[in-house]
Order: sequence, then C-alpha cells, then structure tokens
Amino acid sequence: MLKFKVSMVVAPPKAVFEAVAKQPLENALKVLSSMGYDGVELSVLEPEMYRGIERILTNYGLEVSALSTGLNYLHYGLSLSSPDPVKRKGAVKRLIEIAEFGEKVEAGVIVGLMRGKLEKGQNRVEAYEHMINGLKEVCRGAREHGVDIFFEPLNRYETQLVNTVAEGLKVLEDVNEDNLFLLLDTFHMNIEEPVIEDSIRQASDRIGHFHVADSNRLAPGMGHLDFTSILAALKDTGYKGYLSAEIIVKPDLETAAMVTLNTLKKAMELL
Ligand code: LER
Ligand code: MN
Repeated sequence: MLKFKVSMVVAPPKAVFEAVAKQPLENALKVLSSMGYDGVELSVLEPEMYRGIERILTNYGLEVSALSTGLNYLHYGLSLSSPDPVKRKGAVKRLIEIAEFGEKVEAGVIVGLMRGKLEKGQNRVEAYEHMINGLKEVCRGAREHGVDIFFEPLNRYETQLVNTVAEGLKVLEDVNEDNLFLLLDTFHMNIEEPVIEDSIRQASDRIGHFHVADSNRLAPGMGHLDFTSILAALKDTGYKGYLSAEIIVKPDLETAAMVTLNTLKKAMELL
C-alpha cells in the first residue's frame, strides 16, 4: 500500500475564492491535526500574514504542503500575462516574496490564477509570451531559495491561457527551468481531460503537486469521480507528494475534512 500525505487548503476568512476552507487559521489547524491530516496548504496574500507560523505548525504537528497564490490575482489583479507592466512586475515580485517564505516552511509555490486571463482586446500570443517570461523570472528567483514552482492548468471558465495537461507540459518546455513542475487538479481535469488517468500518466514525473476535489468541487466522495483509479494512475507516475484538498467546504469543515480523508484512505488501501 502506498500512502500519499494529505492536506487541505486554508485561506483567510476575507478570501474571495470559494473552494477553500475560509477559517481563522488556528481553528482549521486544530480540526485538520485532530483528524490526522499531515499538512496544510496555505493560501497567501502578503507573506507577512503568516509571520510566526512555524511555531504554530509545530504545535499542531502539521507541515505546509504548498503555498497557493491565486488570491493575489483575485484581490489585487497581479498577473504574469497582464498587458499592464506594473501588474506583471508586481506578480513576479509577489511570487518571489512568497518563494522566500516557501524556503522557511519548506514548501513550493503555486502559479494558478496568477498567470492571468486574456484581457479585452489582448493578443493571445503576446499574453502567452508575457506569461512564459514571467515564469522564467519567478523560477530563477525561487531557485535561489531552493523552492519549486507548481504551474496549474485551469479549466476554460477560469482562464483562456493553459487549460489542459498537454498545454501545461508545453509551458514547462517553453520555460525550460528545472524547478518548474505541474500541479494537477482533479476538478479542472474532470472538465478538460478526455480521460483523467491517461493525462496523469502523460504528465508523469513532471507532477509536483496534486489538488483533489470531486466532480462538483465538493469533498472527494461527494461527487462521481473514481479516486481509486485516479490514485492508481498517480502512483504509476512515481509521485510522492501531497494530495491537497481544494474544495468547497460543505456542509461544514469537520464533515468535509472527514469525508475527504475517508475517501482518500479507502482508495489508498487498494493501491
Ligand atoms: C487554484 O488551485 C485553482 O484550482 C483555481 O480554480 C483557482 O485558483
Ligand atoms: Mn487547484
């Protein structure tokens, strides 16, 4: 049996993104730690918001699985592909600041929504080029901190830039930096990939982080995805990282966290 470590994404209560546990941090950590979670994925705006977190994590026996960053796009419009150079520079700067924090908590940094969307009238080729150049800078800055970057294909309703695993692999090729990996998310793959398991195998050893949510973005077990076969495909790639639940927390944190853990444990028992 292979046991993947499990975490859940936690964001500050003011976050404008729905698929996360929006909780005062210590509440969430208490619940996750008491259920036997291994880690927490922290959703970051300014890294200063987590000053002193190392001691708190040690108290709860939790690691940081990854640092998510999309709130910087949703709250401040920071985007690697923006036509506005100030927004692009701001995005690169913020991602490198978060990588500096990543060094302290030994976690990689996610680029999901911070790649941006095509803005009105913006040329796709130009936007893609901005994104690739920005990612190069971010990877180089993060490498100085020994930190990996996880680039996430997102479904077509969230961005027009990089929706599929195949497009994500092309980004890795175009950026050509060895600390850049893919973050695969079962919610997005359920919308974009013909066969989720085939796409996981295709990404192979380029998978750096993995988000789990069911077909409806609720806790794994509350929709119709087959986590037994998804985790079997992930195991075949040699992936040894986290399964991180990025879910709409319903009906409440305790239930969603427990259903997630039970579904994943049951699937892992069959590996
Ligand atoms: C982020 O990990 C994600 O999956 C997106 O839907 C929004 O950032
Ligand atoms: Mn995700």
